Amino acid sequence: MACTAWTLLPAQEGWVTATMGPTSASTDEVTMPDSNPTPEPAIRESTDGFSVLAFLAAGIAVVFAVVAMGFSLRNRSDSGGVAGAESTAKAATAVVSLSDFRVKASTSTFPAGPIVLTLKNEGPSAHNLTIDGIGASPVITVGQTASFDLGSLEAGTYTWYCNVSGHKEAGMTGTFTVTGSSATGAVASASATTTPAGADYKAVDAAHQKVVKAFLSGPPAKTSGLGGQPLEPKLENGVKVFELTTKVVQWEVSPGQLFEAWTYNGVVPGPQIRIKQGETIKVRLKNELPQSTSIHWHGVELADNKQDGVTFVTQDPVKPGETYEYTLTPINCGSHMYHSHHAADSQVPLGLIGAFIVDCATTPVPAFYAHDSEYTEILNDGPLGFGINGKGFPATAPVVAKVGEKTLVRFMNEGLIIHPMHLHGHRMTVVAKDGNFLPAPYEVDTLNIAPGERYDVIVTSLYPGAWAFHCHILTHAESEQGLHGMTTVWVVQPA
Ligand SMILES: [Cu+2]
Repeated sequence: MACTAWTLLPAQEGWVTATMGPTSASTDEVTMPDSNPTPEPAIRESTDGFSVLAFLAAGIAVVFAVVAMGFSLRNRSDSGGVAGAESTAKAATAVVSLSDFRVKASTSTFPAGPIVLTLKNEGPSAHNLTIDGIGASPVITVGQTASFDLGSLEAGTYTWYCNVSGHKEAGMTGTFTVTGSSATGAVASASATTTPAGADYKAVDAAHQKVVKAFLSGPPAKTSGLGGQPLEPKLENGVKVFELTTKVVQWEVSPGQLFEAWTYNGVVPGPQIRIKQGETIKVRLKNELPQSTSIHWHGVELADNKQDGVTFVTQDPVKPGETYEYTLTPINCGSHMYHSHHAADSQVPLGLIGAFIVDCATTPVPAFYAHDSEYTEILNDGPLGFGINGKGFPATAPVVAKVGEKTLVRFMNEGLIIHPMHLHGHRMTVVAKDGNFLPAPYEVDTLNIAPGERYDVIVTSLYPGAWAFHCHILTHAESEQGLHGMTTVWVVQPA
C-alpha cells in the first residue's frame, strides 16, 4: 500500500537522528530537542483516504466509560450494571488486585451464596478476571476499578485468571474456595457481558488521535528518567572502572504511570556499558537493594569462571550494603547484556537489566554490517509493563532516519516472554545473532526475539513517513484504549 502522499511536516524534523559511527560509545540514542513540539499535526492525510494516523487509530478505544463503571455477568433487571442493592445486601465481597502478572485477593475463601468482587487494575497493562464455568469480566484498563458480580456460587474450588494472551502463563492465576452449602442452590451462569455503556467511539477515537498526533509531532511523551545512556568509566591505574549502584526507585513508564523499579544507577534499563574486545575492565557493584544481588554478563565469553555472576555457582551474593568488583576481559565481541542472576525471576523484570556492547577488535567485521547510525532496543515485560528501553508508548523513543540511511538496531530481550518485533513498510536485514555475525544475512519484517536473545538488524530506510514499529503480540502493543507498551514508530525523513 502506497503512502507516498504522506509528507513529514517540519515538526518531525525536530527529531535528531542518531549520530554516525558504529564505534562511538554514544551512538545509540536519539537526541530529543528540549523545546516544546509544535502543536501542528505532523503528517497530512493522503488523498486516497488511507493514512498512517487512521491506521494507528483503527481499533483504538480509550474506554473512559469503563472508569468506575460496574458490570455484571448475569442478566439483571437493574440495568445500571452496578451490582444492585438487592443482591449485594448479603453478598460476600473481596477486593481483587490485578497486576503484571498477579491476581491478589483480600480473601480467597467465601461462604456459599452471592459473591461480588471489586477488581482493581494496579498494573501497567490491561487485565481481566476470568473464572472457568462462570465467565469473564470485561478488560479493565490501567488504574481502573470495576465491580464483578459472580452471582451465587456453590461450594467448591474455582480457578481465576487473566485471559489476556500470555498473562495466565506469566503467573496471573490462582484459586479461591467457596465453603458450605449454597443458600440458593443455584450456580450463576455467565451470560453476555454487558457492554460498557457510553463507550462513544468518537470520543475514544479523538482521545487516541490526540495522543498519536502529539507523539508524531515531537519528542516522545515526557516522563522522568531515561535509561540505556552510555556509562562513562573512571580511570584507575589505567583501567576503566564502571560503577553500578543498585537501588529502588519509582520509575515513570509512561506519563503518570509510576511503578517500583529495581535499577542500576536509578534507570531502566541500566546505563549502557561499551568496551572493546580483549580490553580488561572492572565493574564495581554497590548494592543498595533490600535483597542480595549479583551481575551476570549475558553472552560475554570470559575465561575467568569466577566473574560469571551467578550466586552460589560462581560467587557469593552481594548483600545489601556491600560492594563487589568484577574484572572482565571479553573474548568475543557483539551485542550482549548484563542483568541480575540472583532472584533473577523478580530482579530482572523489576529492571536490573542493561546493554553490554563489545566492539570488535580482533574478530573481522563483515561488509554487510556497515551502517550509518544505531539504536539499542531492550525489550522488557513484567511489573513495569511491556516496554522498549523501560518505557511504554507514548513515552517510547522513535527511530529516526533519512531515506537511504542504514540503521543498526540491536534488539535485546530481557523479558520473560517472546516478542515478535514488526516493522511496517520496510525489511529488516538480520546480520548478527547473540553477538555472532551470521554466515549470510536474511531479511524479515517480523523477528521473533526470545528471552535472552539478541539480534542485530540493519534497515535501509526507503519511504518517507512514520512507520509503526511494534511487538506483534498485539496485547503488548495496542488495545481498546489505544497504542501502548511495545509500540513506537520508525520515522523516515526525506534525504
Ligand atoms: Cu511482545
